[in-house]
This record gives sequence, C-alpha cells and structure tokens, in this order.
Amino acid sequence: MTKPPPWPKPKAEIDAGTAIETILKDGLIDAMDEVGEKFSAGEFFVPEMLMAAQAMKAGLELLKPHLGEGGSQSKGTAVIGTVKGDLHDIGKNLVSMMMEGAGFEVVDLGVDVESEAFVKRAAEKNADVITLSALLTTTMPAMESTVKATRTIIGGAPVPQAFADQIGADGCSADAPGAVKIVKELVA
Ligand code: B1M
Repeated sequence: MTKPPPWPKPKAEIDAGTAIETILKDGLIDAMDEVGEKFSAGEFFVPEMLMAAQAMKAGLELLKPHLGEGGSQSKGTAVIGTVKGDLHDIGKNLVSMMMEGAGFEVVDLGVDVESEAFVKRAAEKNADVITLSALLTTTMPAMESTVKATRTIIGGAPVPQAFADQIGADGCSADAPGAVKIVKELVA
C-alpha cells in the first residue's frame, strides 16, 4: 500500500487548535509546491495536479470560515479573476476568501477572463479595485490589456497635476491639445 503523505489533515489540525496560517502555509501550500516540483521533474502529470487541486480546494473550504477578521460593514468592492488563457484558480480563490474575510465584497469572475469583462463588471459593480491573478508566465501579458483599459486621464481648467497625482490618475491636462498628447503617449 502507498504510504500516506506526511502533510497535516486540515480538519484534524483545526480541531487540534493549530494556527490557521500554519495549516495553510505548512500544510496546503507547501504540499502544492511539492506537487509543482514533481510536475517540473516529470514525476507528476496533469491528472496528479488536478487531484492535488481538488484536495486543496476541499482543504480551503474547511479553512474559509477561519480566514476572516470579522466586521459587517463592507470595506469596498473588488472584482477578481484569473486572466485570459489561464485556468489556475486556487490562489485566486484564496486571495478572494481572504479579502472577503477582511471585509471586502468580492465579485469573482472565475478563470480565463477577458480584459473587457473585468472592466465591464468593475463599472457595473462600481468596484474600488480590479484584482488579476495569473499563474503562467505565458498569461502574464493578458494582465497588461486590463491595466491599460483602466487608465484614466483628467483635465479641465482648474485641475492641477498635483490633483491627478493625489487621486492616482495616469495623466492630467489643462487643455485639449495636451489631452491628445497624453492619450497618444499612453496608447503608444
Ligand atoms: Co499548473 N502550472 N498548469 N495546473 N500548476 C503551475 C503554475 C506550474 C508552476 C507547475 C510547474 O511547472 N512547476 C506551471 C507554470 C510554469 C510557468 O508558467 N512558469 C504550470 C503549468 C505549466 C500548467 C500547464 C501548462 C500544464 C500542461 O497542461 N502541460 C496547464 C495550464 C492550464 C491553463 O491554465 N491554461 C496547467 C494546469 C494545471 C491544473 C489545471 C492541472 C491545476 C490547476 C487547478 C486549479 O487551479 N483549479 C494546476 C496546478 C494545481 C498547478 C500547481 C501544481 C499548483 C498551483 C496552486 O494552486 N498553488 C502549480 C505549481 C505551483 O504553484 N507550485 C502549477 C497553490 C496556490 C495557493 O498558490 O496559485 O501560487 P498560487 O497562489 C498564491 C500566490 O501566487 C498568490 O497568492 C496565493 C496564495 O499565496 N496569488 C496572488 C495568486 N493570485 C494572486 C492575485 C493577487 C495577489 C496574489 O492579486 C490580485
């Protein structure tokens, strides 16, 4: 019979009073890292990674009620998702759970999400922040299109650059030609 892995069992550890961060880090995440290493080494394949993902998701569900800081008033709204072409959702789900636990409303768009969908949903929900997750180096460029689509320039006679800096705008112009110049620079 195959020897069982040495990783702690989340339910037993919760019942034993082990710190949630310890169960998460030393148990679930370290175990997943080992799965990744074995995949890199050609010892594990996609089916093993899928099985590990299922186990991790089950473990995270057990930890979920313990991840919060409490507080009933919403601290803001975040739209979250894994970017186009990427199907990894465990880290994204963990970020989502921890943000919910910290008092944020989280709108989770799932995996393989187009940049337009992030922007559309953020506008619909009047979100305070868009949070993008990627686990593949090949899908990191998909983050760029969302970031670019959310750039803002501001302007108008009374609006100074200092105000743009203060509110986090990407550019500021006091006149129309200046606005065109900044937009050209931003989309170049
Ligand atoms: Co994939 N996979 N995978 N995989 N997989 C990795 C990521 C890989 C590193 C494995 C390896 O080679 N060692 C490698 C990527 C290499 C690279 O790009 N450099 C890889 C590969 C190659 C692939 C495929 C291409 C394999 C293939 O088909 N040949 C394929 C791609 C599919 C696709 O997405 N299009 C693939 C598929 C899969 C499965 C579907 C089988 C499965 C995912 C199941 C699922 O998510 N539902 C899977 C898994 C499980 C992994 C590993 C083993 C584990 C990922 C994980 O869940 N970790 C992974 C190896 C590894 O990471 N050790 C690997 C646990 C999770 C809690 O951590 O997701 O890193 P993580 O999240 C962290 C941080 O990253 C961070 O916070 C989290 C908590 O600390 N974080 C954020 C994440 N998102 C954040 C967003 C934030 C902030 C922090 O702000 C918004």
